[in-house]
Amino acid sequence: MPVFDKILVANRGEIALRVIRAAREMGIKSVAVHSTADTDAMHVRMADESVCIGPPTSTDSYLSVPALVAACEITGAQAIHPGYGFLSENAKFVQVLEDHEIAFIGPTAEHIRVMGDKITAKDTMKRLGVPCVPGSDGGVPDLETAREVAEKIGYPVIIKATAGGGGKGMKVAKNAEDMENAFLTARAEGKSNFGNDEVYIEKYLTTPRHIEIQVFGDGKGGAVHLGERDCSLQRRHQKVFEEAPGPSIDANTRARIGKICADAVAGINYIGAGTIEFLFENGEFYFIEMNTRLQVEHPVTEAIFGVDLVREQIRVAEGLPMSFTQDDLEVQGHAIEIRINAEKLPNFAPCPGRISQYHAPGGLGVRMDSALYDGYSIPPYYDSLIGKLIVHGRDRGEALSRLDRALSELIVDGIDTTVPLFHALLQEADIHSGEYNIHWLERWLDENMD
Ligand code: MV4
Repeated sequence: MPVFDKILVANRGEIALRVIRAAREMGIKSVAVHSTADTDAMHVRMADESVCIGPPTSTDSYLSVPALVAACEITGAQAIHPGYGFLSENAKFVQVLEDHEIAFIGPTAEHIRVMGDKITAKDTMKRLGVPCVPGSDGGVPDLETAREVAEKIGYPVIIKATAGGGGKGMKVAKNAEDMENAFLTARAEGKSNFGNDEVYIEKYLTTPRHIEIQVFGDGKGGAVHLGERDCSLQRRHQKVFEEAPGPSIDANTRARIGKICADAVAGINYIGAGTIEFLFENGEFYFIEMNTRLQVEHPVTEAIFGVDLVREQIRVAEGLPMSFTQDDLEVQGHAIEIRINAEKLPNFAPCPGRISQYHAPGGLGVRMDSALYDGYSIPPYYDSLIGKLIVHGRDRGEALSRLDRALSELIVDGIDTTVPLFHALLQEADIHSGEYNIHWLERWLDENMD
């Protein structure tokens, strides 16, 4: 197996920097790609070389497969790291790279395909012994069958498009009267948003937490888990605050669900980083989806386990073994990440513009992942995430104090950001006690944002 000497980073912003940094520490050169809107972006400055791959619109640049393949050929990059978003979970892209003998730093096209379809993902996980939400056995072909399944599992139920994502193609039926509308709407949304009208049904869990397990496979039947993250604090399916370990998960629970997840991914020879998502209610885990990418919130896991997940991704893509085993992994303290967006409260309206002053917090247990700099102009074409502040402490209380302290040092002037939200959240007893679920933040915003 070849060991890479140059990789191309098919992304922008903080995650592009994250990958460039890991590569540099491994002695691997990096190639940044950028649109014409990102000529002055930090990832272009930080990489060893850069290639302009197209106009501002993502579909014509960061999502352009021919442009990325050409950029590899021009620069001699042997592999592509996709970051998150963009082409990170695109099976066709991975297939094209294979055809061009460019390595993909991530799972196989087949794993991406299986997990990208939620029905096949759930079937696969069920077969591998992962606990799932009670519901239909596979797809539900018509309204009559949907009613039968719902009567059997009991209302409320949720109808989900198999290709769904970001909350689209998902409808709750509280009772039999809601069923027709919920079924037809979920199917129509699947069709219009994803070109796939296949749906399935699950028991609707009313007050769960969103707990996700970080897994990592070597592609040769070996796999480990790196515990959980609680990502329940979200608004409109966008996470805003994530932490590890989960405030509701004890060491025995972690070991038990972690082993189930590690065994499952080992059983499919999974390669690289993955996240198995669960709803957690009344002490039980219910699988909902698997993400086959490095996630935005991976740094909280890195903090509590002291590992570099991007380094491991690159290693296994090179055909090398992972640099740690399950026995080497022990939870150290507590980490919290907050996502800072260029958005104006209270409506979270995107707020691009020029950063007149930027100062990143520092000190013990503080990590600021951001591609901002003084005088940088945030272009209006992309995601509004401009930074992630990750704090690590010996326990949850110390992490929360450190978050408060780090937020007080942070300066992002010239635009509106979501920073004030976190100052406000740190005043809340439920945040300090860790008593929240997937609905907590939206309810709080309704009550506290005018
Ligand atoms: C659910 C659910 C309750 N019961 N499934 C939302 C997005 C998609 N990934 C799965 N989602 C949900 N599935 C059952 N059977 C509630 C949600 C849900 C949710 C899940 C995780 C995090 C935030 C959420 C917000 C609203 C609904």
